[in-house]
Amino acid sequence: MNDSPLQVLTLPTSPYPDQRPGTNGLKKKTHVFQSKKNYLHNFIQCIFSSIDLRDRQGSTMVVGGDGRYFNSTVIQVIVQMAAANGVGRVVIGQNGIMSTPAVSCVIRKSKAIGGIILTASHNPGGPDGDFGIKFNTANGGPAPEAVTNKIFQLSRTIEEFAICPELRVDLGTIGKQSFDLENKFKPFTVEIVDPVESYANSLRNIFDFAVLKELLSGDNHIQIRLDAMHGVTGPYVKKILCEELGSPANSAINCVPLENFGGRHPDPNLIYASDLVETMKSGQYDFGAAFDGDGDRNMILGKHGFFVNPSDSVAVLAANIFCIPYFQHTGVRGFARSMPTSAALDMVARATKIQLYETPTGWRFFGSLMDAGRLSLCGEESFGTGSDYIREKDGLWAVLAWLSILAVRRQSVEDIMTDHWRTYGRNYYTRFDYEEVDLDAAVEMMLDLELMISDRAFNGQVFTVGEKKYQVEAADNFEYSDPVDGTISRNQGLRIIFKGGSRIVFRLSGTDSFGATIRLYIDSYEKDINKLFQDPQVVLAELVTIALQLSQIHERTGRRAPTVIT
Ligand code: VG1
Ligand code: CO
Repeated sequence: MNDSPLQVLTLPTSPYPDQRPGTNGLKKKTHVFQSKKNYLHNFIQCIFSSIDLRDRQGSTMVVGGDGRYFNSTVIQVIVQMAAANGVGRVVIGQNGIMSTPAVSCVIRKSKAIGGIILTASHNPGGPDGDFGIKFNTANGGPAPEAVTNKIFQLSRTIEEFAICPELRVDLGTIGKQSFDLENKFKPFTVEIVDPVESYANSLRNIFDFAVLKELLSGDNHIQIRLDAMHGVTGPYVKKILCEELGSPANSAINCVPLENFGGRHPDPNLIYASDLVETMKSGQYDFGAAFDGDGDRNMILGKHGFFVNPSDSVAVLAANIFCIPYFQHTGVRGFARSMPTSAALDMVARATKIQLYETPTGWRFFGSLMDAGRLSLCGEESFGTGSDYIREKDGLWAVLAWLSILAVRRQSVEDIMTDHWRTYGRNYYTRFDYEEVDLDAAVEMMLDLELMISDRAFNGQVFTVGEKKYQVEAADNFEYSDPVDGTISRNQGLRIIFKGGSRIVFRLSGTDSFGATIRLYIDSYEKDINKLFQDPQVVLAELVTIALQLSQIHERTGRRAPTVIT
């Protein structure tokens, strides 16, 4: 306890026009948060101001980050401002580290009013990299649009913020710290917690750890390789997979969180996690996975680098859902996927007569369905998979879910996947990303495309590439009405659906920190058993040609190829 009460100050500031949270939080170049006067303070104040004062007084908030450059500095500021804004208790991961799924878990367990996660997810970190601030609400999930809109509105008119500038927390020591504040009756407390413990406890109740231990370290054990990419997942992998489930030390790499992720993109895809892909090709390992900076994404690989498309991954989990003890207890309430995710999950939903929801991109839309008890398992094509035990996608959960299936079925990843295609057919899938293109060019392209597809004559139009013909069956700008509260979300991506179910989707990313990112998603369904084992790029080549012709992406952006192909 400090000797004299700490000062609470209200300081003047002026607004910024560009603090609109995107698909998941506010992401900017690090230097924007670091050097623009009060840029950080403004946004944090708007988060607190978005919470009703009565709810905020004496409440608990959770704070964690993925350990990227600037993480600890920002946590000190958040704590100083939380104290000044009436929050009673802040729970923080030791050294400021806590994965996005763990924050979601701790918010729920500690009955917090919400949480702040410092991460730009899979984007690079460092002084020249990206920084980001996500705000999650009391259900543990990303703030819904109504809240982020409110934060944005507040940020455009903010005039002052409250802060206790002398307050300093020791982020390194686990335990409670109390601070007396000027004009406050109750002390303000900070609790530094082990970032893994509470989350690991949840996982112990979801999975059968004895079975997993046998799989990873029993007589007949398999070999796994997990790449934490120097993001936040390292300590979780070490503790849960290595220490507890007995996987040998060489099964976990890049497990020390680094401020700049070793200078790379902490993005679990075939390009940025190419080291893992190469290692897996050697055939030494049966199962491989990589995670993003904040631990909510996962990429699953089988022996020899067999790639499991994320849209397929969630479908396999759905088809084998009772290999996971949690679902044996809770039953299955519903499945959901984001609109650009392939319809592989729909096939399982249809076969099992379980309700399927198609939502806009971003985890926040799943939260409302989960809160209403309508959703158990969901996924996105962007390497996100998760369930209703928390309100975030969860990389490690996905790995344990896959391992639970391997333990029951005792087949290889590739065999499980190919069996799945034989049963349900295969949704060939690819995504092209054009990163950091000119914003105006991207917006104009989307407007022109929308105009084109809304023309009455577009429906029914036939595109011929080589021998193949594709006839437009429907085209629209995806719009979602939340079945729980009726909230309508418009402008969620342009869809062109062809007869037979092939699809082209165009969308602008809502997570870029600079310029614009155009995403082009393409998929096509194949149920002919003789055509299940082709290269997606070959199968989808004609649809790609049509998409490029229609949009003129290359001409408009000056690019000759996408930045990343998944
Ligand atoms: C991307 C993905 C989306 C994901 C979001 C947040 O959004 O496409 O599926 O939910 O990132 O992921 P966008 O708007 O750039 O397409 V994370 O790992 O930042 O929480
Ligand atoms: Co992430």
